[in-house]
Amino acid sequence: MKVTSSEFVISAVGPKQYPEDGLHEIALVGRSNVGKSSLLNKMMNRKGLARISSRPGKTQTLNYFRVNQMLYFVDFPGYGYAKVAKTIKEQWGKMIEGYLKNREQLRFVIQLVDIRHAPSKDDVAMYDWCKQIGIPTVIVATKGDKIARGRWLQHTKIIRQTLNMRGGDTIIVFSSETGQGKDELWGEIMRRLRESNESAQEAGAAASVPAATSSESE
Ligand SMILES: Nc1nc2c(ncn2[C@@H]2O[C@H](COP(=O)(O)OP(=O)(O)OP(=O)(O)O)[C@@H](O)[C@H]2O)c(=O)[nH]1
Ligand SMILES: [Mg+2]
Repeated sequence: MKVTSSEFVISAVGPKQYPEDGLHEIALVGRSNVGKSSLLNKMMNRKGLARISSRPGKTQTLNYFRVNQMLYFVDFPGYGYAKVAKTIKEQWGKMIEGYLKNREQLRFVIQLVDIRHAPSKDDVAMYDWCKQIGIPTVIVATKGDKIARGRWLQHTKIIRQTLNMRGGDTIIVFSSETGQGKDELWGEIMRRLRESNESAQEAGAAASVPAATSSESE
């Protein structure tokens, strides 16, 4: 995918601030420091657009980035950072839950995990949550440059097993340092958006078929 335009749109603290133009949205979730903002910068070819935090837990809003007037990446606050006050954690939880459950424009979630470690309890909970709500997930194993390529398969296998990955969810090894996985992730994004457009069109077509003829196929 050739990114011809990308821009930061808003740091939203709640639904009233979410964009209203109806473009598809892809949410990026993962624990603090896993590399969400770095991945976004790499995907958009923009070094400093999504701020890279020196302090974990810094991104506490839903940060919207529009790409090619076609989709939004929504950078989520990182979870699992112990030093964040409990009240703030509860606020994030509510905002994230509300977004994942109710946001119609959300097409799927990109969940990042560090390739070097087995997913944490928080990672598993996040993944299970998306499966319960019925949101497809693309797992991205970040920081691929930190281990030898020959060990990727072994590590992604542990990630698959620990998350108990299901429902056609895929895993992609990524590195914001080398650009590894960037083309593959763009390919996966475009494929999923195409599929969701097609199924929306089919649903629209089915709805317009007269009841007498459509009942046969049920
Ligand atoms: N070697 C390497 N370092 C990375 C990679 N991705 C991110 N980092 C580093 O990891 C640190 C955290 O990256 P961020 O992109 O800020 O992580 P984040 O998930 O957005 O963190 P929060 O906003 O706090 O939730 C930074 O120092 C990055 O430079 C990667 O693929 N390879
Ligand atoms: Mg960030």
